[in-house]
Amino acid sequence: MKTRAAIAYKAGTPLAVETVDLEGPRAGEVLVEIKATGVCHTDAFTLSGDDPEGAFPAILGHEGAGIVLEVGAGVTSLKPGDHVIPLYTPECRECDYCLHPKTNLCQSIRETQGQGLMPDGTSRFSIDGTPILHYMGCSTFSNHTVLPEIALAKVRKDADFEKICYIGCGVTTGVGAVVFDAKVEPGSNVVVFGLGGIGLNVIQGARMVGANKIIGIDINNDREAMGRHFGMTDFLNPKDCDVMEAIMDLTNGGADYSFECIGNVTTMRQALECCHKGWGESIIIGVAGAGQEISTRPFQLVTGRVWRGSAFGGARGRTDVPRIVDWYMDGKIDIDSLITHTMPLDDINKAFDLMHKGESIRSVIKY
Ligand code: NAD
Ligand code: DAO
Ligand code: ZN
Ligand code: ZN
Repeated sequence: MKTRAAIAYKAGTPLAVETVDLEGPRAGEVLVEIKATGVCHTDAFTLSGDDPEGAFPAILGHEGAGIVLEVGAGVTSLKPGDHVIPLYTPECRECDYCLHPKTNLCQSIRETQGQGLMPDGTSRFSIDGTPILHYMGCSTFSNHTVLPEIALAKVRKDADFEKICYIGCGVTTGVGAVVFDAKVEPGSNVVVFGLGGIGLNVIQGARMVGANKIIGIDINNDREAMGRHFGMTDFLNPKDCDVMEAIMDLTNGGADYSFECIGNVTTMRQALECCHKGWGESIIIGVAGAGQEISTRPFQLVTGRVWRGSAFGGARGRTDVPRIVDWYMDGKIDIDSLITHTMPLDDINKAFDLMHKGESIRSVIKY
């Protein structure tokens, strides 16, 4: 079939919206009509050329929601008409990782997904016979896309695509890091570095589980109002104060949990070292540029602080994403306020401009 998609031909250039050829689903695969997709910082990271796994030409986008149109041979868990959210972290429920209780990093299709290919090593997208690569197994910047069955979460039909697409990455990454990975306890003092599309979701996750102080840090003062709306109790701008000193004062000795949601190795160190001696845990969510390294004095760990990371919020997509859609529909989390801009696919480059200028939290493309 033919469909419309935004193509990333090479790093550092705007996306080109064109008609592409899409082959139908093979065995174990599903054809999905994408109804809406968010534009995430990670799409911009790959487009910039800083992503060591980034390959071109490709159809980016990994934060979508849509409807199943057709299923390939052997697909049993989905049928045409089902509403779905694509998963860049799949859940096969069979591999060693899926069967291990401590990780959500299903590895069953990791190698081909990282190469921009379907599990059989080929692409379903092409233009004039030249293959175009998939991206993070999702390629939601295409109106139609093909995914493996194990990379689709089936969700309820009464939720708006243009809101729940954000659960495909940002919401789950932030809220999940609090709930599934850190397992923040009620009454905890939480510090969040970076109040963008991920950090604000960490804040609302912390509020949902009953955190005590929720301290937000950002160099952009415009983020304070949004942070407070989501439950932030204190705001610190590193340009105006010594954040480490201020955190120690506000928390009586350090954070129970800190979350780095920027991707900056200097703030990663601060996030660890602002944790309480003896028990504070720091969770890295931000993705640093290729080749960057983190450092601290090992005595920080010897004296009880814990340094760890979180991918896709520790969520097992097919199991947890439908639950997060329920949390949204039940009013436990707010997505609507975070979607600051919506636009058609033809305007997708504007979404990247708004992100780079710090003017949007989330832009959503409506097909
Ligand atoms: P964003 O650009 O929306 O937000 C980043 C925020 O950090 C902005 O508000 C910015 O003003 C602030 N900031 C920048 N430098 C700062 C500094 N030195 N001190 C304080 N604040 C600073 O980005 P996002 O979409 O929220 O993504 C955040 C990070 O999370 C990115 O690195 C992204 O790639 C990563 N990410 C990780 C996962 C995962 O599963 N681990 C998933 C999605 C995104
Ligand atoms: O299993 O090695 C692996 C890959 C896991 C991918 C997790 C991605 C998390 C960070 C990337 C940002 C996603 C938007
Ligand atoms: Zn698996
Ligand atoms: Zn993302």
